[in-house]
Amino acid sequence: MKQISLKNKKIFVAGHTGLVGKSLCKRLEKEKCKVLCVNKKSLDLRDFNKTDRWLKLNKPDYIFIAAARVGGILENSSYPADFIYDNLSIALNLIHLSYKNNVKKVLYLGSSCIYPKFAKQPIKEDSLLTGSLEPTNEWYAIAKIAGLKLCKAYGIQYKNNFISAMPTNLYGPGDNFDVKSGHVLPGLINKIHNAVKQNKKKVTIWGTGEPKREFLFVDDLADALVFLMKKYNKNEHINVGSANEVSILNLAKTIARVIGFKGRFTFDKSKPDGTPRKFIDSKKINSLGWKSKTNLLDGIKLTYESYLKNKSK
Ligand code: GFB
Repeated sequence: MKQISLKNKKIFVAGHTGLVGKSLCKRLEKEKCKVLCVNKKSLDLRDFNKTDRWLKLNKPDYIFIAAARVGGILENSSYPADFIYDNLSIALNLIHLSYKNNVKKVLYLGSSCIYPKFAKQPIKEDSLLTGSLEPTNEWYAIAKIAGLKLCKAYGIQYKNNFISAMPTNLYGPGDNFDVKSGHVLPGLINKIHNAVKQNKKKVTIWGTGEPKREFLFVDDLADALVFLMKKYNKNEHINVGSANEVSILNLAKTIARVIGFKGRFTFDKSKPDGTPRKFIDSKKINSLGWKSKTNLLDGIKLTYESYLKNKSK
């Protein structure tokens, strides 16, 4: 397997202020490379010409595309135009301009929601486009599918080493804890913490609590991304999972244990459940020598600590 070294290389982390980007910048410190970052105000990655100028000026050797418009199930279904437009533009601009500006390697970050709603579990990479998507996040999913196909197309036509990774549901320190716009794990941390503080006896879970999700701690993902950037050179997308699968109700119970909530859970069935299950098959990346390390309980504790730290600032 051809392996590249990141030492002394210029590496652009697109999306360095997001959950993944922050963790990736921290992980890259070990590689002794030069990390390039640019904030949204200085460069809107949806702007083709400005992005082109920035790349010409800064000349990164490698790019991690972790920039995206992201959100939980309600946010995704409430802003379909923003989710498809922003994510498509970022993918189109950065992938095409990486080709134009001779970037040596690109790693594009997708999501497990690219797979069909009722895909056979565990979901293998080749399940892509074998069935209909989950309607609550199809706009985001279509953009992410376009991104991974762009990587593949440029690989086929121009021999670019553009790879793409599809992680399962992510969480960790620095997540978006806002209940309306965030994902379930940080949302439940926020709700359960506030219930304890306000001496409330019940917390509401959206939907039925029955769907299952596989949760990957963000620092494990950052490690996987560096691993893939160094070692993976195929233009077929690759899954990155943790095998930490749990129902939403059991997730809520685990978070309650960590926070010390003794009340009960009720269900708001007017909210969508989304996909019943999206447990991805990570055999491919595991067989290359990478495995996730953090179990769900430890990951939740670390995430809750960061939530408390941020609150006290
Ligand atoms: O994490 P989440 O928002 O997104 O929701 P998805 C997961 C499950 O948790 C759904 C339930 O069944 C929700 O109904 N849930 C229960 C809650 N209580 C809550 C709560 O307080 N907040 C939230 N947010 N959910 C996302 C996609 O889907 O997965 C994105 O929308 C992305 O596009 C991401 O792909 C990985 O897992 O359903």
